[in-house]
Amino acid sequence: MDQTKRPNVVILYADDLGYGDLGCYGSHEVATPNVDRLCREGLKFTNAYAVSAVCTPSRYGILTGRYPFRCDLAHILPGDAGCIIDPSIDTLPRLFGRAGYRTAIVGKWHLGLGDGSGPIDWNREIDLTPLDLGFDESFIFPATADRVPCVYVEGRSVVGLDPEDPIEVSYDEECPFEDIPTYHKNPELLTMRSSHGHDMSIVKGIGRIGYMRGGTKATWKDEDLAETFLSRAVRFIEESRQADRPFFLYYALHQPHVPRVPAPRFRGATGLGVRGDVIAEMDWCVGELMKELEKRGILDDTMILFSSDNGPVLDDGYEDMANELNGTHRAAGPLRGGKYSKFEGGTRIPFVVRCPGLVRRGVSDALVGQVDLFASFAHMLGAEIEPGGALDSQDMYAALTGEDPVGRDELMMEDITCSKILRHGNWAYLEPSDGIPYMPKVRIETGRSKEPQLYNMDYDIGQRTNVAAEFPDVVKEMDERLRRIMASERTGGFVRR
Ligand code: NG6
Ligand code: CA
Repeated sequence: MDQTKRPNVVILYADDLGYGDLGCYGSHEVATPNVDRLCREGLKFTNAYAVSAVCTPSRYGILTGRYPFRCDLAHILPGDAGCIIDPSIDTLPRLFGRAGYRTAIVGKWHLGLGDGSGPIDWNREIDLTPLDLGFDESFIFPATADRVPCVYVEGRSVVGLDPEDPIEVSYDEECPFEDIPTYHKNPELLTMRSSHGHDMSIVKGIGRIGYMRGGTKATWKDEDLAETFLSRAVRFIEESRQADRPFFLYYALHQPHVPRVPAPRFRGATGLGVRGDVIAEMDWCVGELMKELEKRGILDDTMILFSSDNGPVLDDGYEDMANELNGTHRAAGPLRGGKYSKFEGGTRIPFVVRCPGLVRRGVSDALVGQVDLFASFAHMLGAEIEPGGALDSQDMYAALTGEDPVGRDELMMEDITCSKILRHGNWAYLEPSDGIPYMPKVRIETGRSKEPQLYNMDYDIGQRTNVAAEFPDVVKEMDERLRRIMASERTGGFVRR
């Protein structure tokens, strides 16, 4: 690609995909030829992080360039939550918009909808959506596939809603709707049993979180999610080409988050059961998108970035055999812990960038965070960040292109309880925190301990030996560094309710 031209940008953002889940990151059990191709022709990062071990805060970080501690509402959200991004702050799509790009989100949102002043009325136009945060086009599902309402939202409206069959949603513990099928009342309707939680509404044979009534025609088919989102992504690219505009696409893939329902032709694609099969499906989506770009002659004029919002989990609440069929597959690769965790498996994620001519090929050990994409793209686009915007984003453009092998000096992450982790040099520091060391239902080590933990990442990537007692000065310094970040200017955090 011509260095003076500004590339189109596609962020492919998987959901709960671990550091070891891709062929190019060492998996032998799941073939991921398309992401592997991105990797072969681009730059693979080994020290890249999401800012959180769960979804909502990570997505907040990537789209705002802020650490999630700046927003009191940045926790896993229910499907009827208000939007947690203050519409007055600068966002990644706004940055691209200012640089003349067409922008779109396709896929999983999970940052809340509506201004939060009252419950969302799903039967009317929703007043605060990605359209109000800088996206020109938006085709999403509101939260996760396991949370109601199980419908697509395009722009401000539910897709395919029949006004005669309005949607009502409740996250009360008790079901307020007598006439809907629920998990305990109607087990005969289930096609997949839950292992924990996911026992409220039954939608299309699957127990979900939250209760939903109505909207029958608008309800998605789980096995169609992948193709539906893909076709929207492709349509957006087509339209951008017709308009002769550069584009920014944030394509938030829903795989391999639960419930895992691949399109029928991907069933059995791997020996790992549906968790592996939906990763194969996800990889196919990546390949189809690349084909589309290739067909239009713009593959090499497009920067493609592939990553995940947090680490992996096998049993996340459904009896889908993910544990039983896992065999020797290591979803977090050599890392300890997984989704939710303070260990590396929670936040260190696959991160691949391809853009021939701009981005070198190979492997980079540079320390980078997804939170840095904001300032790095500002650099690439020659665009200004609005005052007070992207507070925690550092310009890592030189690291993204492979020119700088070092990256950040320090980077903060958090686990599901918002307990903090700091990477600095060869060290990973886990601040002391209360809570259980192991989450038995999801079978994940949390990394929570009342003692400070310090691991030397050069020698101990699996975080087996806590050397905090041997290096008290390092522990003190790491802790002070965390406090300094936490005390840094705290503006624009959106505090509501
Ligand atoms: C948990 C859900 C889990 C998943 C997670 C959010 C239960 C028992 N577990 O509460 O299935 O939805 O929230 O995942 O309900 S995330 O990737 O969106 O953060
Ligand atoms: Ca996730």
